[in-house]
Amino acid sequence: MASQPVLDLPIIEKFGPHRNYSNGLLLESGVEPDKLVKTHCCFCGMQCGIQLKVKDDQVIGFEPWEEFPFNQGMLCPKGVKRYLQGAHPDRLLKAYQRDPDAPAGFRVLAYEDAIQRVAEEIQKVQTTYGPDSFAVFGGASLTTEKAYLLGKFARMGLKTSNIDYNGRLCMVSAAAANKKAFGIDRAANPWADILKAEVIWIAGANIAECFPILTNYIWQARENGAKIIVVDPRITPIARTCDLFLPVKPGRDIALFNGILHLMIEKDWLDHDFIANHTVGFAAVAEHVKEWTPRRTAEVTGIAEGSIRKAAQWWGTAKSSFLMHARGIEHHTHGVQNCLGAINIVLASGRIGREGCGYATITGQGNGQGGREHGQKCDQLPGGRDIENPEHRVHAAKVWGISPDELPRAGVDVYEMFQRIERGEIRGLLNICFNPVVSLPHNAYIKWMLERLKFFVTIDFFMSETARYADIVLPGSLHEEDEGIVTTAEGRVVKINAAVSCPGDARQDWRIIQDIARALGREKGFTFANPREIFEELRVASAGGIADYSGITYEKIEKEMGVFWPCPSEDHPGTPRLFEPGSSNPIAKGNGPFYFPDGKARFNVAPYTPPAEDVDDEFPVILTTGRVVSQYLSGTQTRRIGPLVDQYPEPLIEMHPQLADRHYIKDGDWVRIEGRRGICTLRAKIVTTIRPDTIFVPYHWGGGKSINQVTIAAQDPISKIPEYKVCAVRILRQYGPPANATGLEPQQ
Ligand SMILES: Nc1nc2c(c(=O)[nH]1)N[C@H]1C(S)=C(S)[C@@H](COP(=O)(O)OP(=O)(O)OC[C@H]3O[C@@H](n4cnc5c(=O)[nH]c(N)nc54)[C@H](O)[C@@H]3O)O[C@H]1N2
Ligand SMILES: Nc1nc2c(c(=O)[nH]1)N[C@H]1C(S)=C(S)[C@@H](COP(=O)(O)OP(=O)(O)OC[C@H]3O[C@@H](n4cnc5c(=O)[nH]c(N)nc54)[C@H](O)[C@@H]3O)O[C@H]1N2
Ligand code: SF4
Ligand SMILES: [Mo]
Repeated sequence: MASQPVLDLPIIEKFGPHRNYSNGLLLESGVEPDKLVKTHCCFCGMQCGIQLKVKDDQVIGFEPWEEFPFNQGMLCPKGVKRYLQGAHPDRLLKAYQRDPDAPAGFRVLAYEDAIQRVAEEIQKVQTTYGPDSFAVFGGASLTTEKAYLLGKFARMGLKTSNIDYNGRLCMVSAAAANKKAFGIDRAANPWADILKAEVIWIAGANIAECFPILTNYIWQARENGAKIIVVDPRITPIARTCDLFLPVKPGRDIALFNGILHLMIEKDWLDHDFIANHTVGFAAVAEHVKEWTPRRTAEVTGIAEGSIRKAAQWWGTAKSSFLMHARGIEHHTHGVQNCLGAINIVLASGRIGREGCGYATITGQGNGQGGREHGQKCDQLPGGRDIENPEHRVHAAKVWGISPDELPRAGVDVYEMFQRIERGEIRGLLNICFNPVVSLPHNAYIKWMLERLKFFVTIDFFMSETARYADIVLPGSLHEEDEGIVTTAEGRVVKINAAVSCPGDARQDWRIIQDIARALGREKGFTFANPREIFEELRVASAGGIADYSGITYEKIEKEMGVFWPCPSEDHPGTPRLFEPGSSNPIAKGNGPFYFPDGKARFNVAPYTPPAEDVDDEFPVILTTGRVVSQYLSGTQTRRIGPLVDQYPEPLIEMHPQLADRHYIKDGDWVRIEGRRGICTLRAKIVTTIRPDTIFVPYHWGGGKSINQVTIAAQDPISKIPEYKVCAVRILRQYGPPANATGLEPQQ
């Protein structure tokens, strides 16, 4: 172990974020590594293969892993620079305890003492207020083994129903829609199918910045002659090379999908055989979209009628196609309806389940797919099972060696848990791999609620903005310090391999969870010696469920460069493409390829409703939020990687010159965004690539730079996803930076 500075409290300010930390090793500079470790990028859901260079138990660089089929050695800027975070002096090497008298509000605590304190506080809270008064938050950057263990720990160790995870902010609208329409929640096709598609429809996905390596697939398809349609309020980099751009007004995609289906029916661009033999519910949807004439669709969506007709014609008459969407249509109070609208035009075309004919929501987080299948969701048991289903409860309870009656019932989503804190129903919280202070909307409320907790413990490898509210901070593990599986956005289960050991008092997350269980005297079921043992139990727990991993082994993953689930037996090859004609599944039992007893997919009527907070005279501008290529999520990791910070150092407000002119705003001016919940003052970036009625701000920063000071906490009634993509604001030019422009939380 190279020596690292041991700090009383790591804070970025002390060191400045703009440096490369090297611990004395010359990074990337011809130093001969001790070993190369094949693993995957720690960031987005593409999970590109990468080889980490290791010297003296430190990651010092990377080499491409050219054989890995998805990215074939390619990496985006984040993948290339990820290795720099391990050596950052802010890395937590000790446990910390909140202490108002300590210089930075925290003091170092021996690891074992910290674990004891956590156990005592859990016991205190639960003895006084009952098991449900202690809640657990998880995250989808965790390996599937950790996510599984966390779900088991909450239900069996803590006996609380209150567990949910950060995928609630990410994947849940698409997941709910996929389950309603197909009975299963996974991208329907491998990415290789994109190459064979004649038309590609991209709705609300900034592919080139958020899934950079996927861009290559789109471009190769274009080389093969594919027509690309992009729907986005901004001309994103992928839109700059598309064939038809539909500049939708934020929050109106369902109207567009209904309008397209209207034209498909009018022109008879339908696959009647497929609709009759493989779907139910078409008649009701056809009736509903009658009112979505091209004129009305144009009025609501802000897209020219001619463009709508052209899109419908391209989509309607294609022989092969691929529709993909991401958070642009999902982060809405009608996110589920948007996704159902998208699925309706896929089903009406009959182009699914075949080579070159596909549909996918593009999963965002590194383990966004695996992390949503095995029990850290509030209503879910491992294998994608339902916690309210008596048979499913029996299966999970048997694997865990408890009676089904001992399993708690369904809990509530992350946001409602904050409301339970407000009502005093939740008094304690264990948070791992989640930074809600930056990532949840209307974050003044989130901070206030965290302050109300009697006890709050966070497990992270950096002192995140959320960790600053904790009573105890436990030092968890970086991606490269542990092994386990993750599932990529295409449904391919891959293996993360450990490259280095945990430094200082840091521990692999699964060890920390088991240490807490032991200190609580509830170690039964939490004595795994390594991730492989957890995985072996997970295989059994998932067997027979929809997300069936029982036929997957670590060896098979390594040998085959990943295995697509479902994979119900060791001799099963895995399932790269779902819904193939003639295929079946445990639910349809031979009746058809979709995951319902009759084997048929469902059309769903998807009514249009406006956003929860539409513009008016007082707040006349639409605010939409999202990402930039060089920063990742709440920024805890990427704001500490110097070259990525240099690429995009601070959040900017993208606005059209027409809007800017009306407010006398020039490029680089400070502008105050005022909304009903808060304000945020940032610099303007004047661009012609955005609708003039909309501004866009990336959300990767905390404190005064956090746009989630302004966003609205309205949720989709089904998926409970927040409406990050639309709220109403006004903008005002300022004559200087705001008082708190550091992006850090004020010190406690
Ligand atoms: N660089 C980088 N890559 C990432 C991440 C990251 O933080 N940084 N995060 C990962 C994660 S977890 C996720 S979820 C994904 C997110 O990936 P994306 O969903 O692609 O990213 P976003 O920027 O959230 O939103 C996508 C687009 O939606 C558009 N949009 C806004 N409102 C609407 C609307 O009403 N309709 C339509 N059609 N479009 C709209 C925005 O202009 C934006 O271009 O990225 C993953 N990859
Ligand atoms: N305004 C706005 N807000 C948004 C969005 C938006 O588009 N607009 N997007 C939403 C979306 S799609 C998402 S996914 C969320 C993400 O929001 P968060 O989940 O809050 O963001 P992360 O940065 O992933 O937070 C993870 C935390 O866990 C730590 N961590 C990462 N990996 C590990 C690990 O393996 N072990 C441990 N112990 N800790 C780990 C990181 O250091 C970080 O502090 O943000 C949402 N918030
Ligand atoms: S595309 Fe995603 S997985 Fe691939 S290198 Fe970039 S951040 Fe990592
Ligand atoms: Mo996400």
